[in-house]
Amino acid sequence: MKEKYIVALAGNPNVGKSTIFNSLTGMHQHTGNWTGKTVANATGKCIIKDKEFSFIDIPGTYSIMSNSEEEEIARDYICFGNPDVTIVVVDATCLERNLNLVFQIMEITDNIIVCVNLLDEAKKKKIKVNLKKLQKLLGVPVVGTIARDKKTLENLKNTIYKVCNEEIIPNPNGIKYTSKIENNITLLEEKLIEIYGEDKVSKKLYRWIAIKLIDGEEKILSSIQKNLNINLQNQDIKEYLSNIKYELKKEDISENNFKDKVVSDIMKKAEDITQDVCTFENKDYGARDRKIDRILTSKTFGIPIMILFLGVIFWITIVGANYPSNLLFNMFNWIQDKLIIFADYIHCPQWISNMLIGGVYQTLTWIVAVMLPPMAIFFPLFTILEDLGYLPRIAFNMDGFFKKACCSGKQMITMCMGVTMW
Ligand SMILES: Nc1nc2c(ncn2[C@@H]2O[C@H](COP(=O)(O)OP(=O)(O)OP(=O)(O)O)[C@@H](O)[C@H]2O)c(=O)[nH]1
Ligand SMILES: [Mg+2]
Repeated sequence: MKEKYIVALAGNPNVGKSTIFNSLTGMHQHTGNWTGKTVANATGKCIIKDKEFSFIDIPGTYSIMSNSEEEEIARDYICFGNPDVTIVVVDATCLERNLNLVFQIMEITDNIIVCVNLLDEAKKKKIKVNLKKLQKLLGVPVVGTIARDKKTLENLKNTIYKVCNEEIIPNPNGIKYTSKIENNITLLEEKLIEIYGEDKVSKKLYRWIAIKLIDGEEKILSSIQKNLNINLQNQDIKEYLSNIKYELKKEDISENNFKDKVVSDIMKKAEDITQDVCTFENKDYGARDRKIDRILTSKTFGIPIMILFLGVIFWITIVGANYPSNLLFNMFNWIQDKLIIFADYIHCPQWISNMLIGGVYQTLTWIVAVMLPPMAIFFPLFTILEDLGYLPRIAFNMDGFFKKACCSGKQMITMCMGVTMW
């Protein structure tokens, strides 16, 4: 057994990766109830029993197939970071969507632990997840957690230790595509091994590269070339690949619909497993949420409701802040008068008392009196919106407008915070 291990925390956005990371490592990564808070990999250490584990908190991503720039960091680390264990954190309340990523990561590595988080939220929504059955169906260790409750992470720590110690050997039950696709993937995989040698990368990764070659996604292919130092422009490969594409075309699988077929096979498996392991006591689960969601993000009402919500919050902040601001001003002025009297009493030179009281003290207290009340009012109100889950809806409503300026709707959230400061 090695002395040091690297453990990656991957998963969809907003599933609690950073909360788990902070709890295990004692770090203070930003957490909050909207997607895309973590934008770069962060590292922290944790000792489990007698070994040291470096945890990498990765930005959330829905897929490692996507081309989006935001998801590039996550994709590159998951695919090429080569950690000893990858923990895929999934949301117990929407397992099906999260399992898509689990199956994609299973194509990269065997050493996976699935961490089913937000079990308390699932309980509230009357969703039961059969973790034992899920573990059996996935072939990898499955651990249930409530990240906000540190005690529930003990089992996760033990499982990480056991996987690294090879007491548990994950044997992922990954996706098998239709035989027409599988056969061609295997042929290309064997060709890659023949050209680059068995030791260059794992067999599993060769299979994944074969899938990506048939898929023909330029960005991922150039990432593979750069990170794995494999020249995919090799003439042999090119010729072999065009033969394979020709064979697939005969079976009605073109470059255009290959990805659709791959994705639909993954989605089908995620759906089947979710149906097997999840029980929804409330059959109408989510119906009310979806109804509210439709109104809050509708084209007609979405923006007026958002303006109303934000307008009320800014009004309460600006008007409400005047009262505590005045109180603070009066209090600081009263203290200032006393300080001047005290400075005269101890015969402090005029220039020193002017500098300390009229300069340092006055500037500092004015800033506190002006800035503190709006922040003390705005942030709790904003936290209510966050806990209600309204912030992602704001981002969704504004995304179209922000996209026109080559930005993302998520920037609206930071802009709102900026307006208060201003
Ligand atoms: N109720 C409950 N809330 C949780 C749990 N785990 C995390 N949260 C909350 O969920 C929100 C998202 O958590 P983060 O740790 O920021 O999620 P993340 O996966 O790092 O998100 P990104 O960095 O945006 O991908 C925060 O408000 C957490 O407090 C949990 O088990 N139960
Ligand atoms: Mg995070």
